[in-house]
Amino acid sequence: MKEQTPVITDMQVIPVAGYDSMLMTLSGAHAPWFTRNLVVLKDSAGHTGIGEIHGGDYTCQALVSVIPLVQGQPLARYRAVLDRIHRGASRSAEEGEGIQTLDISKLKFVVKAEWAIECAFLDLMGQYLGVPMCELLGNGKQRDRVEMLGYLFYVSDKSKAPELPYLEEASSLDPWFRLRRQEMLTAERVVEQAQCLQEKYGFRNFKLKGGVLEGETEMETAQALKKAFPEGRINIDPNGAWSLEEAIRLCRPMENVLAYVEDPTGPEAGYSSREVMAEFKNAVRLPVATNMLATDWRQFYHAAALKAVDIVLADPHFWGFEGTVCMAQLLNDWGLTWGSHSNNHFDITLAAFAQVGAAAPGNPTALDTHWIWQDGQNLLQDAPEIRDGYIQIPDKPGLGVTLNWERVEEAHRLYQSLPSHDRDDALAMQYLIPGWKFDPKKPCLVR
Ligand code: GKR
Ligand code: MG
Repeated sequence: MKEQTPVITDMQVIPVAGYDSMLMTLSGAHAPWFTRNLVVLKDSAGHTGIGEIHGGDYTCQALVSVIPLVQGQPLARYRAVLDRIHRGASRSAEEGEGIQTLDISKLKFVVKAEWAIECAFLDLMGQYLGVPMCELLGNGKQRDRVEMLGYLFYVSDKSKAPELPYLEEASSLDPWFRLRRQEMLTAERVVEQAQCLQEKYGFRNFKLKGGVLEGETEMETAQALKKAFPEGRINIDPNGAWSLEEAIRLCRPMENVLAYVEDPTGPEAGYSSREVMAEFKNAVRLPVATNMLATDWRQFYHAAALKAVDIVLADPHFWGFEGTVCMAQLLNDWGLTWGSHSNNHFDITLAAFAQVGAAAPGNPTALDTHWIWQDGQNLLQDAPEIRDGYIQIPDKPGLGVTLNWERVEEAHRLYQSLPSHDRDDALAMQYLIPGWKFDPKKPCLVR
């Protein structure tokens, strides 16, 4: 039999970095920069396919080590290539732990490097067949535009970490760009953040990153958001910081305020996060979302058996592109809801989120994205835009976007200049609270 599809002639792995604000989470404070890895595939038809994933040396090396398995392979066999990579990946016991507690150093084990290659393959396949990537996933394109949410953070005063080069955008003409680098630690300032975001991107739904202040204070912020956006869907994600007792106490009065609550609890007293969450759900009438207690199919089996979650935020970088759409199909048939988790990312991931969101059947919840904190640092010539809260699926084959090589090289130079390539939220945090250490059960500013 003669293979007819193009052959992969080149695979490049390009680690890149961009700038971030002093965003607060249970893990501490975001550093002034974030890192990602890009995969660029070229084929014998002259097409370029791209993918973006979690940053750092661990993921970069995993990608580089499989270049020989990708180069020279026919495009039509991409599933076999991915399967070989996926099965061959040497995963330590640590990698199977998932992120039942938000230990940021473990996130790189939950992300699977090969899904950046899958994205690049799907981009090429779409170009070969002349259809957008979403047509190749699940049952194909389900919608023309995909809803995103406004991801709100408490932000600390960067001048307290004078040695860290956080960006200053005070002279920007864009009101959101000016605001996003300033301190925002009160309910009023977070509402201002949401209003500014709504003005620029048209979001109807907002997620507040919790795990920063006392639970009661964070709920006051959620209440203030609901007051400012009575029609809006508001949710809060403390990344498992609350005990079961505390989560029930905090969430019961919020049943008419929150649309859902994300990872309110974690493992405790010898019970896994799946078991604790099932008890939380028995006690509180709120849908529960997660990106922590089900990060692979085996964990999901236990979560589903316990009825521990309603909304699975199946990030394609954890689950794969085909994998996350398969999850979306299953959840839809079971009367549950699909969405996606995110971390800081460039516009290539934003384009990829839009494609999986377009292929997810049913009624997905608005997708998470950190892009608003990075907007402007485009690596694409044609970065997707969020308008009226939605991203329009480009009427172009594959991912439908083109790299801006000058920007990619600039982001690569920034990566090379960094003192460390791994995410470390304790570094900046120690400027705010000397000697600060991560505690999965204590909001980061409560010490
Ligand atoms: O950006 O620090 C952050 C988030 O807290 C991220 O690391 C989480 O993985 O956004 C994520 C979440 O929803 O849990
Ligand atoms: Mg989360």
